[in-house]
Amino acid sequence: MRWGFRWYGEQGDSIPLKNIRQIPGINGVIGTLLNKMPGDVWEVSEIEELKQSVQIEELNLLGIESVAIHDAIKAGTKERDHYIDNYIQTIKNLSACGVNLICYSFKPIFGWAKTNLFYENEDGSFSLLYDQAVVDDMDPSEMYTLIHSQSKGFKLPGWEEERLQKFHQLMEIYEGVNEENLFNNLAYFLKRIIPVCEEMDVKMAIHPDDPPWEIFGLPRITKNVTDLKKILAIVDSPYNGITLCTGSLGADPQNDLVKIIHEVGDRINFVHFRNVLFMGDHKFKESAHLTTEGSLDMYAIMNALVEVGFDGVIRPDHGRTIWGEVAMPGYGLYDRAIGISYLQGLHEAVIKSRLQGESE
Ligand SMILES: [Mn+2]
Repeated sequence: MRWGFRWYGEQGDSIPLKNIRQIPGINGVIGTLLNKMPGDVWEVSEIEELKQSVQIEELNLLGIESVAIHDAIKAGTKERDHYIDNYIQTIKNLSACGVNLICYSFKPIFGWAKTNLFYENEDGSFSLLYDQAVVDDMDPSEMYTLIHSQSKGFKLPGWEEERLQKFHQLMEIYEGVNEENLFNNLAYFLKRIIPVCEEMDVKMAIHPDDPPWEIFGLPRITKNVTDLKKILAIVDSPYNGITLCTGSLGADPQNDLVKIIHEVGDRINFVHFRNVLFMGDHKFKESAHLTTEGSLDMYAIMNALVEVGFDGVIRPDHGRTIWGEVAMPGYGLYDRAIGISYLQGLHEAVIKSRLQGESE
């Protein structure tokens, strides 16, 4: 496996690369170009600049998350071909720079949602929390106000000011788009890009819904293993793969992650590793990564990943905010560094116990 850390760039991230480099066993970062709007072409010069800034700290640029999909593609409007052409150009440009992994999502308007970005845990640390009861009382546009009021000045991906300004226009674009349309629009997109990905050796990894159920009546098509298998069947290619985000899928107790890994294992192109704690019906918080701290069995998940032979990029997903760190909610250094050390420990234990089993 290659061990990564999400990094938002010199302008957008509170954590300098030199600190990320000091995390034991780290191989690189999963980067982004924050100034890019969905639909823009990522130019070779811009990608090269990002890559150089990472390599100068002796880290690798392991992939991109995300190259966002323009709403015209997701909603299937007549402008979509233009934006798919742009996306294809971005794939080619990333490939030319030696970047071979793209994480993306196909969700209308809300990429992810939480109702509290600084829920105070008993030990004084802070977690992101989602409570459906709060969302049920809310108008969708109020979600922006909530997220912005708690973002502490950090620009949160998917919650850009520009999108809020266009909010009502966006709601109109998606009017009448149901699960079936959204899926068909994804199919149209994948059928066009995956042949290019094959040629360019760029693997796509779709990110599941967070939370993995319908909110505000908007369709969701990446909620569970049935959805994922349907997507993988659109184009049967290793380049059409998924991001296994344990915390996103795992927020629904119906999603058995070990089972999911065994069912789609050869198509997992990227792993986000984090734990969640169920706190009630459709209510959960993002706990520390350890099995003992949340509701997911992280050892069993790592064991399943080894069993299916996953050898791609893995990174710790959101952590808590601890030790007084001032950072983007979920993306502080400290708790994610603890998280990655824990997952490396799990991995070593799984590998060595298997070797021992073989030699006995
Ligand atoms: Mn994730």
